[in-house]
Amino acid sequence: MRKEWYKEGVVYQIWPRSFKDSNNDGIGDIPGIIEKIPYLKSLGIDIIWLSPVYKSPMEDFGYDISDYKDIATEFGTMDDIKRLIKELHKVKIKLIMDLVVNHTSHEHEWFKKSVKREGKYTDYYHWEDKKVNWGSFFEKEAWTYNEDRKQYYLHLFAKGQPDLNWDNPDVREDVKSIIKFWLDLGIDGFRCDVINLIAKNNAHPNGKSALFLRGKEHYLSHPNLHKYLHELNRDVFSKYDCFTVGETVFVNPQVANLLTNPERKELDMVFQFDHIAADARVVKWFIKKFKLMNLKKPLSKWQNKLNGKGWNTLYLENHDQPRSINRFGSLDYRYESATMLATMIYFQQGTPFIYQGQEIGTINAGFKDLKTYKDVETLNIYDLGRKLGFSHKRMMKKIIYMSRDNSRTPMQWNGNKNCGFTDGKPWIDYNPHSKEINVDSDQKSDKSIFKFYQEIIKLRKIHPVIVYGHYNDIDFHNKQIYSYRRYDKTTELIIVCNFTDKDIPYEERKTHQVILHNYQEHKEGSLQPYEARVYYKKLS
Ligand code: ISL
Ligand code: CA
Repeated sequence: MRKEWYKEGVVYQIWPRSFKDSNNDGIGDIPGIIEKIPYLKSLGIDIIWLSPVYKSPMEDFGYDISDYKDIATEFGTMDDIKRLIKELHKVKIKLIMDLVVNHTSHEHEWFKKSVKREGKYTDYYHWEDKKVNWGSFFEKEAWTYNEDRKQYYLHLFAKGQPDLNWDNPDVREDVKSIIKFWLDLGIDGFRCDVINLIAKNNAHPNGKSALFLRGKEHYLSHPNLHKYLHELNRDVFSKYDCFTVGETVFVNPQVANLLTNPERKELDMVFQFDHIAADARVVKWFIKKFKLMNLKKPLSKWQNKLNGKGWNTLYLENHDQPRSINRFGSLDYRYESATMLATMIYFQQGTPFIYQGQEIGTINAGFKDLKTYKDVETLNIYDLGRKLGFSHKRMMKKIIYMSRDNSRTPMQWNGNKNCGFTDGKPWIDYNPHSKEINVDSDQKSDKSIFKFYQEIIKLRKIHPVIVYGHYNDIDFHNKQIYSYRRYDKTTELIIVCNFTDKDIPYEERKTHQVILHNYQEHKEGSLQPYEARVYYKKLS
């Protein structure tokens, strides 16, 4: 396994709108992030992934970009971002930014020119005279009529997010110029948004019938994807000491290995989605009861299939996902389940990603009133569900559990009325649990989740086996305990996690030393509710 800094580092994701507001307009911003660098440093993280801060009409909160080479006024200025890079590098934290190039905003100059069929921009997007039947992630239909151009355009996400035509070499040159622009400013890489959707079958044939995303066979990990990524890598990425993580939807380990095999020079790692579907049926809105095996099976599969070839990302949360304690843990055992889940995921092979607030065990906001929600996906799915005949109550139940706004509320810095986030009116309501769950109270508590995360990060630096070691399941079919072994030539670790709220019989491993534990006391012969232990043994 080749050694790389981005394999050894720990990434912390910042969703800037809700991290820290420096000027009291109610919106988090870049100067706010700079204020919190000491906090990030004390956690021990090495890399920050910053969600989009570029110019945008914010229909999808920055994932709809209207100028890739400028910063949204509400987030700050180009000088602010340069200062952020400088201040982070001073304390040896790297910065990766979001690269959203499957689509632009409909307010981007390219789209405006494409609508008017201006010169080279005419074919910058996907246009058709007839409506194609593809489905969209955020709307019922992915092709929408444009009155000015008198044609339909493709948007796999919201209407304001038209898809770029990657078969057009001019588009690819423009994307390279964006990447170069930011790498030249000193950033250390990119998280590449829905990158396995960029290549399409440009004949745009109708899709075969499907419940969700009709037509996906014409753009999901299309063969040209590899060609385009290789080209970006050859012409830009390879010229810098940077790393790339691709967000790849509905991806399997075979494609992931193609994308991340170092010999092929495409990406360095990908986000897959199998394990976070443990409480859903294909589509996240068809929620089902969580069962440990549905988490264990995909995680184990990805560990085994990528070992020695590609490279995994390790994550349970991000700005698109509800909080993991609500999904896979227990609100009654918040400390225990938060620390157990962190142990379970971050001791696997791959690069850890922590999402803001996860390190203090934040739980879902769970707003009861539809009016409180701001997310375009949530609001659209409500309308769609109602049109399909689902009751208001049924839709709210789904939204309260799955909405992306669950994890997009202001970071809870303290238990005051404004959470230490702003002195103004926040752009979205505070998480109703902010009084009990916040950085201040967590750090003062003897059961501090933050401190446990610090411990994990420290151990990762001491024991290379955590980064590069092999993975083996232990007692795979056990439905209550997730246990696995990590090993290399010199060291063995055994990770044991109780996923229930009961005592489960467990035989102590007397031959090993416990190096991490989320309970003060061992209970002889059993694992306590949501207990997690990491055992260590020197092999030679
Ligand atoms: O958010 C999802 C589930 O709630 C996913 O379907 C998500 O839309 C998909 O993973 C793509 O996500 C990325 O691209 C979107 C953007 O809205 C997400 O925030 C981003 O992470 C469009 O750019
Ligand atoms: Ca602000």
